Amino acid sequence: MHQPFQFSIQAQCSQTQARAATFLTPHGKVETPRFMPVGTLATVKALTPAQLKGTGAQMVLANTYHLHLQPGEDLIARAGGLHRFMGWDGPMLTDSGGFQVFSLASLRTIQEEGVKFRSPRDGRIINLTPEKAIAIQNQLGADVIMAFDECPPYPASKEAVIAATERTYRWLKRCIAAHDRSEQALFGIVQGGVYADLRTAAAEQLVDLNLPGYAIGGVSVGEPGDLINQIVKVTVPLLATEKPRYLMGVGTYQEMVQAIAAGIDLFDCVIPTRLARHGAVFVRGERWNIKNAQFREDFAPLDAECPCYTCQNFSRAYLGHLWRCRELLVYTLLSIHNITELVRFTARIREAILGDRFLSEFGHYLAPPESHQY
Ligand code: PRF
Ligand code: ZN
Repeated sequence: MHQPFQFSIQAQCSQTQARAATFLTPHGKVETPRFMPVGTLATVKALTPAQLKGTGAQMVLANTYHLHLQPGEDLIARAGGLHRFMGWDGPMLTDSGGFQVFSLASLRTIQEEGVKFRSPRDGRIINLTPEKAIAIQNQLGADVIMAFDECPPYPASKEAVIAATERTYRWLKRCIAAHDRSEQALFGIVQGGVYADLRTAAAEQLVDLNLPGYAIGGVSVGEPGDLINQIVKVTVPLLATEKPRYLMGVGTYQEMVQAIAAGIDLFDCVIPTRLARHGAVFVRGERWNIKNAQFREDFAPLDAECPCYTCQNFSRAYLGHLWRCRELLVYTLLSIHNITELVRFTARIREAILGDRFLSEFGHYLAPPESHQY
């Protein structure tokens, strides 16, 4: 029997909740744990899909909020859907806009019906509702679509977080009612801010809805790092074991290892591509800047152990030269390296889990020296 979105666990760490699994989607498999690069506007900035594939990325994100504003979901549907439009034939996920509308839109008003805001592009008033967010994502056609949620800011009063969390649940039920495509999996999002009791209640409500996957939202919004870990640790055990679990907007080494130890499977973060645009690269757990004068005559690759196209073919000196000349290629080469580095980091964790060596190889990230934070 063909079963879309089958999630099968290959190995479970004997000392933590870390697991290695395979998530099947209509556009191929995702081997977890795995980092997912962000392609907000239907492009992972500076990379062709072939280059993206070469980084080892399996699933890529795009954004409902941005694509609705420009070029619009109708046009993308006429182009044959997001995969065809952007030339990526692998698994894709679209975020619902629930987070972006809160962080990016101006003049917004939140009501039970949805969120009203002014388009930063042309000033028109846009009404994003749970039904609309699902309809847009149905037209975009990603393999995984996200529920429309309300992500409260940090800090926020407990009353405000309660209201946002309860509304997120009511909105989720509207999303479920609006979604009728079996070829797209709708994931629910747990909110609840930094409040363990709210997270627990939200997670319990969510699992009862028997969705094909669950995400933890509302973290990495400015709260201290150890709070992310605490939230993840109280929330994950309540989410179904046999479904994929996605921690939204997290992508530092330490936060990912901590979350994987708690049982998270998927991550996304703009950090590898955003940092690349600032000349920053991850090298063996550290963050360097290619502008630095010390690399001017350094003919070694960024990381001699990195299999990426950039490290296999170019030196630090060359990359620094491109940067100083403002040559566009530098964005591509640095992004290839940074994405490869984060994807490979999670792929190495997966291998370690498969061999039950997760704690021995990555346990040092669980005790927090600051140097592991980038
Ligand atoms: N909700 C949605 N997308 C998100 C988040 C959220 O809370 C976050 C929070 N880190 C990132 N992306 N829908
Ligand atoms: Zn590299």
